[in-house]
Amino acid sequence: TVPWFPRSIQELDRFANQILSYGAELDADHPGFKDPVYRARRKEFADIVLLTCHVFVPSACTGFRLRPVAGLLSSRDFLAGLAFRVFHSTQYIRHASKPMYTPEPDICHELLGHVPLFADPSFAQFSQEIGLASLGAPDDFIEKLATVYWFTVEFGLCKEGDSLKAYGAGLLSSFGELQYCLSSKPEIRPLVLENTSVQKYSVTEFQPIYFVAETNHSIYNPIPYPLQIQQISLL
Ligand code: H2B
Ligand code: FE
Repeated sequence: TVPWFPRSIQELDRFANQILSYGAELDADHPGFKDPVYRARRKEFADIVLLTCHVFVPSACTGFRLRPVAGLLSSRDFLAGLAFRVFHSTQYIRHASKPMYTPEPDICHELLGHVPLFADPSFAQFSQEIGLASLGAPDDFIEKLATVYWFTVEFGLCKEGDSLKAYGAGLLSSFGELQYCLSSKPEIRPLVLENTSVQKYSVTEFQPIYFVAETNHSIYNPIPYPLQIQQISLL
């Protein structure tokens, strides 16, 4: 008889947690075997995943793909990728002399900031729609879409009950700016696309202004979906 094999991508989940050895169970010839700090650290990460990943399983198949890219793309090209549910992701890591700051996206920003959001169906839908809206658009419209992208996907805040929360990838991948954006220092404005899309911004310092999306939150729709394609086309 033929041994069981997965017939769909979802069936890979059946064995994702059945690893042969990790952390506490390293073979004696593994270079980390005699390193208790290494082993404890590795086990800690594995345990976190085992405890948390069930939250993501139902929403983890939005069809978004990462496509490797060696650096920044133009806004037009980057947004065009989103239209096809392709996220262009850098692979390099920031320079070691400044571990807390990078002026361009690096793998930490992509994986900590962007990737988790793509597991949410409504966020994935929104990302594709902003990409579709960009296809063949004139330059001034691309600039508006890129600005909206900046103040939502990269640096967006949202309301959760009475509290303010961050969902932008630039915030989620920077504990310094994450603390700062929820302090009383920056100015907080409501997300209104006509205004947000023409707001000037700097890419090299903490943002002086953030925009808050009003969203209908539920446990099944935790990520804000601030833009509708109809709203985008009104810009
Ligand atoms: N290029 C790459 N490689 N990664 C990005 O995250 C990115 C980009 N973001 N180009 C774009 C620009 C974004 O800031 C908007 C759409 O301009
Ligand atoms: Fe980013």
